[in-house]
Amino acid sequence: MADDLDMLRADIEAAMAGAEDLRALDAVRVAALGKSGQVTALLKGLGALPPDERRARGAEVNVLKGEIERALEHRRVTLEAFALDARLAAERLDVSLPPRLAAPTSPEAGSIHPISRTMEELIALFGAMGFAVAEGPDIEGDWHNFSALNIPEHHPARQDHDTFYLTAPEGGRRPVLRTHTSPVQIRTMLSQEPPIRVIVPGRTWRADHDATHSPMFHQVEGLVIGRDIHMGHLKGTLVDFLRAFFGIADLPVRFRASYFPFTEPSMEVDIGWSRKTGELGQGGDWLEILGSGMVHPKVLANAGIDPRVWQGFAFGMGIERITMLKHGIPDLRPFYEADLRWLRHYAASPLSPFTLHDAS
Ligand code: 2NL
Repeated sequence: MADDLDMLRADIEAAMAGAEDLRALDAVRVAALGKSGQVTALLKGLGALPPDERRARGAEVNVLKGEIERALEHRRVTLEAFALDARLAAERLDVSLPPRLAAPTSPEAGSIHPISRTMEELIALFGAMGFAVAEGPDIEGDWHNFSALNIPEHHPARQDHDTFYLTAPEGGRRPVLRTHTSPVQIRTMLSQEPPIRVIVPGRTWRADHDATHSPMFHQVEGLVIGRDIHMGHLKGTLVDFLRAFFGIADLPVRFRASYFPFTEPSMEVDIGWSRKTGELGQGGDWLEILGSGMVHPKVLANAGIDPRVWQGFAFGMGIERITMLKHGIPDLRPFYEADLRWLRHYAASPLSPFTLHDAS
């Protein structure tokens, strides 16, 4: 090939090698093969040559053109690979790094509301004792909320000033905002064959509003049904639960005879504390903490379970109340006020998992 073409090819190849990105490479392509490029100029100049020279020269220029096109393509592929490598390096993420720790209750981190935290603890604690979690509707029928539970027609709990009723549908009975989570246990007994072992945490509603009562609050109830479940199971379960929940291994627990329409016999459960200091576990005073009893045979029958074959126990407690006692929270109202100062103080970090016996 003619020396001038060799020199031109060397120049263009050097320019290509020096092109460090796709834009620079395209400039090299235009300078060689573009409308006024050097190789294009040579092709245009062929017409001025005598015919025999033109053929030989034309073949050489076309070979050069082909070589340059292939070299451009090769360099383009290389530069694209470089560009991808550079991007991957720049956007590198180390997925094995631990998360950056924001302050536990800063706005960025979010935090677990004390009610949610207690619910999680209840689910974990009772879960470890073999209880499943059941849920049901907040808006209930009168039968599931009252009648099935052996609560008589004229019981004060059913009155308008104690319970929120919704407007009745045409020709129907008025729905009620559930006043306890018990209707969920009724639904569980109706839909599942015993043996049954469930807890039911959830929202409940009563027409009550003062410093110690909120119209919306939370409850957890438990239900155990088996062929030979007796009061010993009730006592063992609740003593173990209370000692684990409050993190006090020798917490005094007392069972005191009481009355509920849905249990027979019924017992209120008290824990030891000091009325003077508020400290749990010592001080010689008693604090009522939950209600319990053996499920009334009429309630079992109402829920489709034969009381001659099956028996069991149930219990219920207020989630706000046990949360206040456990964490020394003095007032009920801030639970529902979303005040960040209160939440920073009492809410839990999502990054510090609760334990089954967290005494803090
Ligand atoms: C309390 C008392 C209690 C129950 C709830 C219950 C549910 C069914 C059948 C029988 Cl379906 N009993 N629940 C039993 C005893 C006490 O709660 O003081 N709660 C805050």
